[in-house]
Amino acid sequence: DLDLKSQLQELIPEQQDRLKKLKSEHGKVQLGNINVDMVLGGMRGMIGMLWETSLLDPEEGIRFRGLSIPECQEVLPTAVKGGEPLPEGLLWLLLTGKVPTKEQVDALSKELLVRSSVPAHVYKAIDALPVTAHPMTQFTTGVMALQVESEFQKAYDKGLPKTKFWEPTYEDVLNLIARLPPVASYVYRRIFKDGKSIEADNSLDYAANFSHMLGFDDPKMLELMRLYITIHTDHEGGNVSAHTGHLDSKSLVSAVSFVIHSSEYAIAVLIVVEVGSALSDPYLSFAAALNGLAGPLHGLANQEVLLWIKSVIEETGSDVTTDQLKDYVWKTLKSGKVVPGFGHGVLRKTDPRYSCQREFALKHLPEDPLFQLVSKLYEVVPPILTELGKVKNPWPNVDAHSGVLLNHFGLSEARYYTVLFGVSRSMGIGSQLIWDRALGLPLERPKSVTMEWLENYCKNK
Ligand code: AMX
Repeated sequence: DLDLKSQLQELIPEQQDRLKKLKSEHGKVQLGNINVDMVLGGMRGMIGMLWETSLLDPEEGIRFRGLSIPECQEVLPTAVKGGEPLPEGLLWLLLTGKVPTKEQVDALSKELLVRSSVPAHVYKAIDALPVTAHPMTQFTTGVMALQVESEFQKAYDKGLPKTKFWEPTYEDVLNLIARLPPVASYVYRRIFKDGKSIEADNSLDYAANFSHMLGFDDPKMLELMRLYITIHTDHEGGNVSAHTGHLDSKSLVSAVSFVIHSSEYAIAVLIVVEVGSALSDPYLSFAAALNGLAGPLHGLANQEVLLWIKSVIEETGSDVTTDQLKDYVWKTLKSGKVVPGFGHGVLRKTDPRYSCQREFALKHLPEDPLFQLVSKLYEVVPPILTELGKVKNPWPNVDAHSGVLLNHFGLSEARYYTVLFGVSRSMGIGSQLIWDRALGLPLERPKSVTMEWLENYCKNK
């Protein structure tokens, strides 16, 4: 069957039963102990939520529905023989847990294309911002403006029963994913290309069309975009953007109001939801997630890495020696900054998302000087971070590599990079959101305590 929604229709009752059984048979099984360090340390290592689409192993890295990145590259349908996976295939995998056929992926590409038209007010909302506003601010504004079309919100207002919540969520998520490339490329062209937009090419797949609308048609860049969108989709549930999307989707929103004014026009997108009466729809949830992604310790690190690499070259010239590089790393650390692109909250080895980008570079751009610099950093940075003695993971993460690949094909504006990450992340967060609704997962509400509470508790232990 080529229809993704009907596949889900079949799967959902099975998974609902599975969850019911898990609850009734094992609800009281202990999963570990919480200590004070965990409470003070950002809940590291505390198992605290259900996230079906992917699972992260500290040593091995991410698995999407049980498949590692090399396995996905092996089994997911591609546009080019032996090439990179099509992100539509990964979306299918995340949603259903099954590897799709090429026909199913092609059908999904077409479905996304049909859903991709963006209402004019979205562009006006973006235009109301100064062109100098950060690309992530412009992008998130576009996502908030898309929200006025939420099917979930309409259905909820009409009194849709809980058991059917997942259906308008599915519609919203697929519409959102479909509309992000035109919105994101609009932001890029507005800021960096004098506002000259490029029409979509309906013969292309999702990632290739996105690259085309940005203004990059080199077949290797299309392959890079397919890989890029595939690997940034999902990284289990506890990272800032995924968790924010998940949390918000289940939270009761008191009032969200969003007003933009400019000299020519005032656009008011007012979403006022009565306290305690509504679940945030996928647009609201995803906009919240994007705001988390825009932080420098999370998604913004890809921007920071390229800017940092360029600052190395500015200071030392393009023939950087190993010693100069070491000095620059130490200088960064001594000025109180982090080395962007290295370290991770969960991972304890080189990120496989880094490794597959390295493979891509070795295959397509081995001579690129910035790639060679990134390779040198792979040798220089981990021993220095290890020497600091406090860094739990000295190895590179996904963001250490992506910038130099994009830069190679002409997408050199680092400030834009986190938007690409955001487009991709819609697939992971959106897929889990559909399952959140299908499984009827409850509102998240962990317990917090004060220092006084902890002190008293520990005294009495
Ligand atoms: N450079 C310098 N110091 C680092 C470091 C790095 N790359 N990585 C970790 N440290 C420091 C921490 O700042 C912390 O110092 P502190 O005790 O003085 O506050 C100490 O080492 C212990 O941190 P940790 O337990 O190893 O990491 P964490 O879970 O607290 O933080 C992360 C993880 C990613 C925020 C951190 O490694 C970092 O800041 N890296 C650089 C930014 C980056 O690349 N972020 C992208 C991550 C991937 C993503 O989300 N896209």
